[in-house]
Amino acid sequence: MFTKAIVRTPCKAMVDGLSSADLGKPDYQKALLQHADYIEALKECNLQVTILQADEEFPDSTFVEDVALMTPRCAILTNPGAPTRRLETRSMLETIREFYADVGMIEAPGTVDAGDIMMVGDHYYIGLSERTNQAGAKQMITILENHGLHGSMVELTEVLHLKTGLGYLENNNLLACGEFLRKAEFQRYHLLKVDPDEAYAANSVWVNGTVLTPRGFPKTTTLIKSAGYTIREVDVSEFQKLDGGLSCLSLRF
Ligand code: CIR
Repeated sequence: MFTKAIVRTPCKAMVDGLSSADLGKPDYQKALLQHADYIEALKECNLQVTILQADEEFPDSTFVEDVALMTPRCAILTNPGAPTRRLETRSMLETIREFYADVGMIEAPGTVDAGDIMMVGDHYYIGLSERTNQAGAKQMITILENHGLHGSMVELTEVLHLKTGLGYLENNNLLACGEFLRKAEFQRYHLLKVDPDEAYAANSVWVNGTVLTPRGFPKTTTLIKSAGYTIREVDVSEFQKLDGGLSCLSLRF
């Protein structure tokens, strides 16, 4: 179970955030409303939410998931793969120190975006992507092993981050689409196969028994409900325009 979450209010500069989505620029006012509803959804799942102030210096800073990995035993500050995001870690370090005595760090030449990391119990799958390199993943695994946890690397080619196409819903249920459906390491799970038309909804998030799903993906909602979960839909269309999903908008721990 999670008890806490950290989010960061989107900044006005988010309209200039990194994107490959070709869905146009986000509408800032709409993004603020959607973000507020996202916070509401986390609270409905019984999380105590720390809301960090918007940081105009970093357009993508609302995607807090990428800058830290929170485990039950330690937190690890990443070294984000995109140069424009690298210094987002500076202020996040202060915040996570309020919650964790033990904070590890990923250091150059290693890079890691924690959107590439999926937790399954004590195991952490780490996607090797344009943002997360092998040196970063190795450092991450060493830090995890020093805390009695473990990790393994997963090659990925089709998506930005590992969790762009995968969402672990606990109880052995793994929401997956595209390249992940074929990977040997995921065949041990009960795969909930997301239709390619709804690939964006593979980034749904389990929070204390409820699954947060993006609004507008009815086939995936039905699929998740059929596996026995309660759903809470959140409209995150303005964040989708920046390649961001539901998981990217918070650190849950
Ligand atoms: C980026 O490209 O870094 C942001 N525009 C989106 C980050 C999304 N984060 C995630 O998937 N974990």
